[in-house]
Amino acid sequence: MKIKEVRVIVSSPGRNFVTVKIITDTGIYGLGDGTVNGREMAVAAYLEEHVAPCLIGRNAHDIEDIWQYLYKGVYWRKGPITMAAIGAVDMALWDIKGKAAGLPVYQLLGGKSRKAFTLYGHATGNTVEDTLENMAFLVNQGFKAVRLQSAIPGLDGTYGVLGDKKNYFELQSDRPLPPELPWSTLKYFNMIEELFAKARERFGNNIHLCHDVHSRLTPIEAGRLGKLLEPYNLLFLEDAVAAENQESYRIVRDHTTTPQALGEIYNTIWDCKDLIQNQWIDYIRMAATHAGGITAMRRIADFASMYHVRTAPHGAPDLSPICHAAHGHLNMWAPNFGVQEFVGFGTKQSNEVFKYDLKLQDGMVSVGDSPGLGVDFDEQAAKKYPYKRSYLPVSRLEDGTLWSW
Ligand code: EZ4
Ligand code: CO
Repeated sequence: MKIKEVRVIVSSPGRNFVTVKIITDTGIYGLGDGTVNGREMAVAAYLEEHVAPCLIGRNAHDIEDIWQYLYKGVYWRKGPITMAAIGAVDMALWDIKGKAAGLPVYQLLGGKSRKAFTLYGHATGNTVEDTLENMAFLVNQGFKAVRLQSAIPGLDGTYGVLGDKKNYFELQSDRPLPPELPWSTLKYFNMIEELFAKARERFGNNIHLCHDVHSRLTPIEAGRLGKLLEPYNLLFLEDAVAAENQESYRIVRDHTTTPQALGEIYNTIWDCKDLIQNQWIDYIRMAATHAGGITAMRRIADFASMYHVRTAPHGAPDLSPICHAAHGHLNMWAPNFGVQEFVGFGTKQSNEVFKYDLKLQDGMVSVGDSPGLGVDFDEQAAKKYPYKRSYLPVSRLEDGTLWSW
């Protein structure tokens, strides 16, 4: 089964997505997601100019060899753009293999480990009360886990809370440069305990709570936060500290029993090797798109399972439905699956372009029996939504110092 054509389509049905379509000489095609939010055209150029020509004529069944060829073979290993390009190709090849076998990808991975997989929804608000109202909305739909984020009093704008502007960081086509948001660790600490104390007061102890710190703290501050939140029994604290230096998490671990989740911006197993091996974290949050596809995610899950680390894939809307579907198959298989982040199955516009075989019920998702990834992509519909330059925000301290976003 030879690869005949590799198409790279950048479209913007509500937000930008980089989609790869690999077509074989049998007519079977596969789809992959290569979206890197704010750097989409870099991945598209990498794929079109450097990757696609090397794939033509190869056997689409050789997933592992093609992965190694694109990783080791290029000499320049790793990095978000390279790994997203590999991720997109890898997903498309698993999709093809599943279609050729007449089996959903989770069957190729080893079959189902569970009936459905659990999600955590996002509840955000401009005040603690607003956030809890949004949590009630999710709880009423049957969600078993919720991530809570609330605006920080005294700061004009907080990560994940856009007030009446939008409920997520969607396209900023009207603001062509990255928006800037202020940060104050002091003011954050004045708000955060109340959010979780009130959530437990109102919703009791039979629901999982999570929180995303978005890498704003130092290790010792993260230790303090974890300790402060211990009475509220979080499922995990996400991205408490930017851990390019993985050793940083030793400090966090030494000071709190609040479980730690990390990894949505990581690209390879090497970014989390020490974190996992030293058991400094509890959940690994890498995404199939950004970590080099299903092949890489499977290897990371198996490695993590040796250290009691569970998977909790990134589920932001800046991953396309193809990546969400890839996560669905991985989540059905992974014996050490933990929880899946969920912000929705896309918008009205993206649902015109992408189709997927996933069903949401009571805060859990089941994956259908469609062969491959069970996704489809309507190229004609995508043409209606051309690429629009867009950026993620940046974060600054109140004195203007650039901070982690
Ligand atoms: O900031 O997807 O856990 N989810 C997140 C997301 C990320 C965006 C950035 O690409 O942190 O909201
Ligand atoms: Co996050």
